Amino acid sequence: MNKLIIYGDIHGCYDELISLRKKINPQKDDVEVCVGDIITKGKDSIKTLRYIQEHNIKSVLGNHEDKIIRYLQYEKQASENPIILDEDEQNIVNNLNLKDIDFLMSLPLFVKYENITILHGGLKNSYDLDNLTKNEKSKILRMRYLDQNQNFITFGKEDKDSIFWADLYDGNQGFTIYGHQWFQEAKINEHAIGIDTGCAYGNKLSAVIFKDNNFYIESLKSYICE
Ligand SMILES: [Mn+2]
Repeated sequence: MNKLIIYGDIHGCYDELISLRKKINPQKDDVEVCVGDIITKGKDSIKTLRYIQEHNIKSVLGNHEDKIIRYLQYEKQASENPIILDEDEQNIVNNLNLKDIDFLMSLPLFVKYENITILHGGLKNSYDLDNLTKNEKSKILRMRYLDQNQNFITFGKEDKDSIFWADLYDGNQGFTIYGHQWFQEAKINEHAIGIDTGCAYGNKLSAVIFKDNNFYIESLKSYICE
C-alpha cells in the first residue's frame, strides 16, 4: 500500500467526491476507505453508492446505512415495519438493486490498517473491538458525547459538562479515524481524527491521507449554496 485515503461522511455529495478525488489523485496501489454515511441527505445517494462500488472504494458501516439495512430486514417480516423512513430514504430504498443491498449488508463495523482503525462514530477506552457486545456495536455507530462518568449521551442531550469521546480516548484500539459528528475543520486529537466536515450541510468534504507515517488533510468546499 502506498497511501491510505480516508473520506469523511459523503452523504450523497457525488460531485464533491469526484472533485476531491481528482485533487487527491489516487494511484493503483492506494487504498481508499469511507467512514460510512455514504448515502442520505445529499442529492445523489444512489450515484455515490454505485461510484464507490465501481471504483473499489471500501467503507465501514454508518448509522444511515444501518437504518436502511434494518428497514430492509424488517420488510421481510409480516409485521408492520417499526422503522420510519423519510422521503429521501424511501427514494433510496426504491432505487437499490440487489448488488447495492449486498454491498450495504457487507459493510463492516470497523476496519484496521496496521495501527489505524476506521469506524463511523466513536468508542470508549473500555471497548475491545474484537469482542464487542450488541450494545457496544450500536454505540460504535452513534457515539458523540460522554458524561462525566463516561456514559453515552443521547444526541441532543449534551450539556456543558459533556465530553466528546475522542477527547478522552487513549488510543488503545489504534489511531482512530471517524465521522458522524461534523466539525468545521477536521478534529485532530492525539489518538484520533474526526474527518466529517459537513459537506451535506454546506461546509466541505474532507479526506485524511496517510503516507510514510505522516498524514495530511485534503478538503473541498461544498457546492451547496446556503
Ligand atoms: Mn453522517
